[in-house]
Amino acid sequence: MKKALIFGVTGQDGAYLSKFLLKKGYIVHGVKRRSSSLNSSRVDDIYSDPLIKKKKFYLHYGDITDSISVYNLVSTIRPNEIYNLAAQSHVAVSFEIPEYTTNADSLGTLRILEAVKKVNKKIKFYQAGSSEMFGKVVEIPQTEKTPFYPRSPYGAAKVYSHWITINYRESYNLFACNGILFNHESPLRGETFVTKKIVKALCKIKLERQKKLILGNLYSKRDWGHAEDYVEAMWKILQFKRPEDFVICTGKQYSIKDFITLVSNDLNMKIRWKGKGVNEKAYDSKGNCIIECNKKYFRPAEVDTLKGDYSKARKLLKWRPKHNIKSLIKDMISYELKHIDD
Ligand code: NAP
Ligand code: G4F
Repeated sequence: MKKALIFGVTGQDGAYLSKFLLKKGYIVHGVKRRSSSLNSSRVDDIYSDPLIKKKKFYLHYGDITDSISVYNLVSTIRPNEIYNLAAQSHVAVSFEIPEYTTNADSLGTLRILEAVKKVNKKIKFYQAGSSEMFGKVVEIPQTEKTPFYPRSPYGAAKVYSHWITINYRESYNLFACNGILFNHESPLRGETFVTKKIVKALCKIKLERQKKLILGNLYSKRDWGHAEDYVEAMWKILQFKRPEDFVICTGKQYSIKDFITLVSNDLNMKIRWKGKGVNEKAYDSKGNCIIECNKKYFRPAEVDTLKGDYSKARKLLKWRPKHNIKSLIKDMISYELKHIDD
C-alpha cells in the first residue's frame, strides 16, 4: 500500500486529493496547522464515510514554516509520495503579508525538499506551482516553456519554489516535479476567491438573503478548471516515468464579468450593467443595484490575462479536463443552494 503525505490537506485541493488517493488505495497522512478554531471541515467527512476505514487517513500537526516539524513528519511517516499544497494562497493577501507569504510559499518548499534529500531520495515530490508565475504574460497561451513574470509576492514566491524544485531534481536526482496549475475552483473553494464569492452572493441575492455583492476588477481573464480534475493531474505527474513539469489548464478563458453572466444565467436572474470603471454596477430586473465595485478589491499589480496550453499533459499523461466552465458553475451553485443556511 502506497503512503502519501499531503502538506495543506485542509485546503480545497488537499480535500479533493485525499479523497482521490484514498480511492486509489493509498494511506493518506495530512498535515494541518494548529488553529484556535476548527480548520478541518473540508476533510471531516472522510472520518464519517464508512467506506473509508479510519486507519487509512491520519492528520498530524505541522507547519511548513517550521523546519523541525517538516523534518520530523517526513522522517517518521516515510511516505512514497509528498504533495506540497501548503501555501498562503491568496494573491491579494500576499501584498499585505509579503514576508510570511515568502516564508511559507518559498522556504516551505525548500524545507520539504531538504527533508526528502536527508530522509530518502526515493520519495517522490509534487510542488503546487501556479499560473500566477506567468503574471504579465509574455505569450498566449502559456506553456511549460513560457518565461515567468510574476506580479505579486505570491507569484514571486512560487517562482522560487518552481526553480528550487528543479534544482533539487538536477542536483540530487530527486523525483521532484512542478505542476503549473491554472485557477481551479469547486464547491470547496475558499470564500474570498472571486468565483466562490460570486456564486455564494448571487445565490443569496436570488433568495433575498443578501442585497449586494462588492467586487474589484471585472475585466481580468482567467482559465478556470475544476479542482476534482486537477488533483488527478497532480497524481498522474508523480506516476509518469520521469520527473517533469506540466501545465494543467483548460485552454479556455473568461473574464470575471463573463463568469457573473454565466452564474446569473444559470440562476435565471436577469442583470443589466451600467457605468464604467470602478463605477460600473449591475442591476436586477426590479432595478435594484446588486453588484458594485470598490477600489479596495483592486490589486497593486494585476494579472490581466491567463490562458494555458495543456498539450504536454494531454500527450504524456493522457490527462484532459472532464469539467467545463458550465459544469463547474452548476456544481458550485448546487452546493451553495444546499448549504444556504450554513
Ligand atoms: P487553499 O485552499 O488556500 O489551501 C492551502 C492549504 O495550505 C490549507 O490547508 C492551509 O491551511 C495550508 N497552509 C497555509 N499555510 C500553511 C503553513 N504555514 N503550514 C502548513 N500548511 C499551511 O489552497 P488550494 O486552492 O487548495 O491550493 C493548493 C495549492 O495549490 C496552494 O499551494 C496554492 O498556492 C496552489 N495553487 C492553487 C491554485 C488554485 O487555483 N486553487 C492554482 C495554482 C496553484 P489552513 O486550512 O489552516 O489555512
Ligand atoms: O479568485 P482570485 O483571487 O484568484 P487569483 O488571484 O487568480 O489566484 C488564484 O489562482 C492562482 C492561479 O493562477 C493561484 F495560484 C492562487 O493561489 C489563487 O488560487 O482572483 C481572480 C481575479 C483577479 O484578477 C482579481 O483581481 O478576480 C479579480 N477579482 C475581482 N474582484 C477579485 C475580486 N478577486 C477576489 N479574490 N475578490 C474580489 O472581490
